Amino acid sequence: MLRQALVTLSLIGVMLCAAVWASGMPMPLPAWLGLVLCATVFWFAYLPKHRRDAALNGGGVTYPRWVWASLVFFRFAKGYLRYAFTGATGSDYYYDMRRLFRLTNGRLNDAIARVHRIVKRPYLLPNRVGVLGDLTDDRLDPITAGLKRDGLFRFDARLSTDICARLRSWALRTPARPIPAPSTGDDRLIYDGANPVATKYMFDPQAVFENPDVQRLASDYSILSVAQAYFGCRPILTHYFMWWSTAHSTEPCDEAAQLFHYDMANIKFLKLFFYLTDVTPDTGPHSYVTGSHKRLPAALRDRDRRFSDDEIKQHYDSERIAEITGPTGTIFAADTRGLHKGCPLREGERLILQFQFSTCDLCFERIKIDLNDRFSPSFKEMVADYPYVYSRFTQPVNG
Ligand SMILES: O=C(O)CCC(=O)C(=O)O
Ligand SMILES: [Fe+2]
Repeated sequence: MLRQALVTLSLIGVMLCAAVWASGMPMPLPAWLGLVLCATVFWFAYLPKHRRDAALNGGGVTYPRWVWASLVFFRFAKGYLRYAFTGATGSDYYYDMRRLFRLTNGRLNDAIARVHRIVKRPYLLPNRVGVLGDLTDDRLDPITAGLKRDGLFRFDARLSTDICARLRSWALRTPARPIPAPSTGDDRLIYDGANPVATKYMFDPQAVFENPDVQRLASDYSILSVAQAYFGCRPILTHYFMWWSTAHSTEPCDEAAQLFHYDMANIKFLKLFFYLTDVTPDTGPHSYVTGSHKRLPAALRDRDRRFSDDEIKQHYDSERIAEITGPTGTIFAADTRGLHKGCPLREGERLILQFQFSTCDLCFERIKIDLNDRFSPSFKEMVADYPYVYSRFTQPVNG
């Protein structure tokens, strides 16, 4: 009864204020405050907390789409502000971010990334030299333009055979997590090319980073400048993965990202991929739908899900589906908000190292790296010089 009265009265208040405003009469400050007050009372009386929670969590209460969308939006905004002021992150915002990505078709992500460009000014790097060459303006500009246009850029430069050989030999002697988990229950195994037991073997990020070659790549100025130029703001290194893909099963494995999907782990991000083995059409090339990092067709935004190849072909011409093959050392960058997958292997194996840079650290879960004594002094210097980029790297608790 009280609720209905509040809903009706506050709605009348909103309509009165709106009528005054629409009539062109001057709106003094108290009238604006009245409008905000009535709108707030209306909102909370119309949707008391338990109903808001039920609407958000699918508790059987159905509201018009705009009500649901604005609830998700407000909860996300609250989470985002909390992140901005305290640095806290969590799974709620992550799911809201994914929902809002679909609801706004990426426009909200673009708007927030625009704000990041204003508030997170790029670092002045001493140079742009590294594994991608010397990225003078005339070389960096086409890379940024290509990434903005296609969401994908394949570099001419390749990693040296020495680095790739060292990383491969490391990957052949270091235990990794088999995915999907084998029935034997082993949670870490050394990859055996003659007898793979899983489609993917994922290395622990801490172990990956304790490798000096990985430290050199993650502090490479040419790589940092590509991320920074694409975002137009300072990047943060948020994900670091290395894994084997195998021909254990030739059927696409969902857990191994072998069905088309978009990533949405952060607001805006870019992944750098390094092939550490030769990748042919048979050994699981990365496949990317060029230009799909901008807007997606409505049919692909109905639910948070994976897509079959046929479904992708209904929406995109086959020329837009790029399969990236290349010799050991091939490097490419992809904005994996666009549609992509790893093709299932028909034979052999593929070893990949991947870094993800993002514009901010709002995410599902932070994978922290302990900056222990296996890190080189020069990497630690980079962490000190560019604290935002390496904010996931923390000093060990015991010194
Ligand atoms: O294995 C691949 O090429 C795709 C991996 C993937 O989906 C990703 O890194 O986001
Ligand atoms: Fe992905």
